[in-house]
Amino acid sequence: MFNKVLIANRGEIALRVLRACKELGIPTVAVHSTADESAMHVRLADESVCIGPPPSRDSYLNIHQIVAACEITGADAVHPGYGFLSENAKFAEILEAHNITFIGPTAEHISVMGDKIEAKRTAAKLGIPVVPGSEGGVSDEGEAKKIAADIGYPVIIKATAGGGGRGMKVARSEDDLLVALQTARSEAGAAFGNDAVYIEKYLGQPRHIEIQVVGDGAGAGVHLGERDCSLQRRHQKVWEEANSPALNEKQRNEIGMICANAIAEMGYRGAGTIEFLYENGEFYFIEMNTRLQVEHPVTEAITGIDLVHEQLRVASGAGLSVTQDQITFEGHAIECRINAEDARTFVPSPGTITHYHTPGGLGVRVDSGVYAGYRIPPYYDSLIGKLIVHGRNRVECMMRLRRCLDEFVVDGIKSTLPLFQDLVQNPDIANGDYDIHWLEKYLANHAA
Ligand code: MV4
Repeated sequence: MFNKVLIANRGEIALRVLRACKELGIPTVAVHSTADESAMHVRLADESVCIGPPPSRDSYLNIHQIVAACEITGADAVHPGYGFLSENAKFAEILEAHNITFIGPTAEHISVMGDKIEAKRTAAKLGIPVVPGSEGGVSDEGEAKKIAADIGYPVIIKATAGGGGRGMKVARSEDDLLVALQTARSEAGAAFGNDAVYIEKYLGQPRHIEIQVVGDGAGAGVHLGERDCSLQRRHQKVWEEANSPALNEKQRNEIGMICANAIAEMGYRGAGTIEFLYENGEFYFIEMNTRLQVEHPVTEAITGIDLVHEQLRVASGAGLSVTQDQITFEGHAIECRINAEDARTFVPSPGTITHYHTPGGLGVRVDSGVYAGYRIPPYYDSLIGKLIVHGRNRVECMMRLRRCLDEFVVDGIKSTLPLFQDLVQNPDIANGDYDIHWLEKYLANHAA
């Protein structure tokens, strides 16, 4: 195992990683910007290093400062959390060149999955079902017309350097196609410095279902079931649950084993998420994330497996702590992302939290780095914390969630808690009857 782990992140995820390290007896180093001197992860770490001023590019994204912090403190591994440098192949490469372990996949696997065309090609080769569409990039207008006519309209044009919903255009018919192609290409060029785009069949009412995987980098790979993350607003997940209300055990095992086998065959090391759109009983690969995700606790709740512990194990060469046949899925878990935002307008609401009280009891977990008197800085994402509730079944989980939302108090700033108070009482949500467009439609009908 490692001698000392530096956590290259902030907020609740820095705390999450810190807790796993502590339980394994590994000393930790926090890094922070000048805006985060009083953050919880800084207070709880064994050591801390200030790496720069508030803007992320000068601190949490500053590779040289982070490498320097490793050298000053003698950290032999870095956990990147999510966001920031977590999917930066260059960062992984630079750390390895300094004999510091990047707790994540190889730079090569990060960069393959960062290029959405290459990711899709790789997935297809490994036997993962993909969305019908162009084999690779599409540059020629004639070629685009032919592919679109073959797969049938509507089609969607996506940027290979995009992901997370950036740089997408839908074409409903051939009349829209050339404009969509041009717009997607020029927007991608401006946003990512790479104007390569590809075409897919557009799925109208899918769910977003993702499979959690972990590989040991030496040919072993497991899946930990799925998460349903269909409830999103502007490509930001709001509510995630495991299992998906849409899948049965047979479907779960089938898609899960396809993913586990693919990870094993790739020689993938670390935690990863294989994202699918799910419509009419079929799975369609869209992307793979090569990091720990915000919503990982719902998977931990139903499997009892500590994903950060597994990440630390496989990164250090200790291998997975479990085999596939030891992984079972118990009950149901839901996560609510509570943001410092107005619950209707989603306008950010940074400032000082005056009162703070979190729910507790059986099956309740709150991952958060805030406390009463803490001032949420305006420079970073607006996540206050995550409420994760586990029950023996979905009904019990929903009842428990409702109870927890009643107990949760965040005063002094606006939060999205009222949105969850509404959602937990909604019949469609109670029935698990929603797709990727449900939340935006709901919000449009319940206007500010
Ligand atoms: C799609 C799609 C429909 N058809 N691809 C958006 C985020 C990016 N990861 C992929 N996205 C989509 N890809 C095809 N072929 C619809 C979306 C999409 C979406 C996907 C997941 C969750 C929320 C979404 C909201 C709008 C569009």
